[in-house]
Amino acid sequence: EGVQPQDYTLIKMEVLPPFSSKLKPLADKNKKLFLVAATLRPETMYGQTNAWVLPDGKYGAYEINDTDVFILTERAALNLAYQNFSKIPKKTSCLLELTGSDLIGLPLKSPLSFNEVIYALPMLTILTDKGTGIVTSVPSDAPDDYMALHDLKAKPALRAKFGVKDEWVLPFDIVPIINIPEFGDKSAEKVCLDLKIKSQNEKDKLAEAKRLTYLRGFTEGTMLVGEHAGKKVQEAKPLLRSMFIETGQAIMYSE
Ligand code: A2H
Repeated sequence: EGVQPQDYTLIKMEVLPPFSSKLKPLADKNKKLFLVAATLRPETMYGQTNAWVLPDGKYGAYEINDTDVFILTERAALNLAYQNFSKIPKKTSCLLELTGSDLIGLPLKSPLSFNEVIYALPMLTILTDKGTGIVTSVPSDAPDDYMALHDLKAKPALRAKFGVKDEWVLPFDIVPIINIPEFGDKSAEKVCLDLKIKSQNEKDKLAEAKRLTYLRGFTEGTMLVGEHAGKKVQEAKPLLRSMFIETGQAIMYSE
């Protein structure tokens, strides 16, 4: 980790009914429940296909104010409390402890996503000491997301191991949202194929894939969809970030 603070956009992915027995007590109290994902790419939210959680990871449901309950790691909840996002100033208010396995299969409604309902799915390489421990998946533009979704689609045994139903994964195709010259409109897939990456566990190759796509996407990418279609990614990014904050669909977070 660098010494510079990293600023993330935290995307509020609303948990939809029917609620699991574990989450039911929270949902009854007139509260809105969100899985909260940390992203550096708010302009890619059109292309979300699912959320990622770490099956063995520890998460909690934290009261942020009178209405909103955020599901994320304790570490993120404490950082948020110091950034004025907690019902109790500078302290966390945990209503319920959860594991990633408790979250797999939750139906979610996420801001701007063309897929109106997406599901929480397992990713094995999530770090619990970065962001919120929850990631939103954009397989068109994120090599990690592309490979993790590819693994789940290609391996029925992997789905079975984590209790993932076919209908949470198989209907979700890559949504083209950004064009990058020479990389096309599914840049993550192209780079993973070019580098012959076989699974989400090939960390070094995935780091190379991210390096190749990340800078080019920012400097040369053009939006293909949404209100800012035709604009450069670097123009659209701050506009969409501000829109999310102003409409209460996201908050800023630094660590
Ligand atoms: B990004 P950095 Cl489209 N563990 O969002 C693993 N990965 C995590 C994480 C965690 N705890 N928290 C956040 N991330 C991911 C979108 C995206 C992202 C696209 C393209 C590239 C990209 C959709 N997923 O990241 O180490 C999140 O995925 C490429 C680096 O702080 C977040 O942004 O630089 C990014 O990693 C933050 O990584």
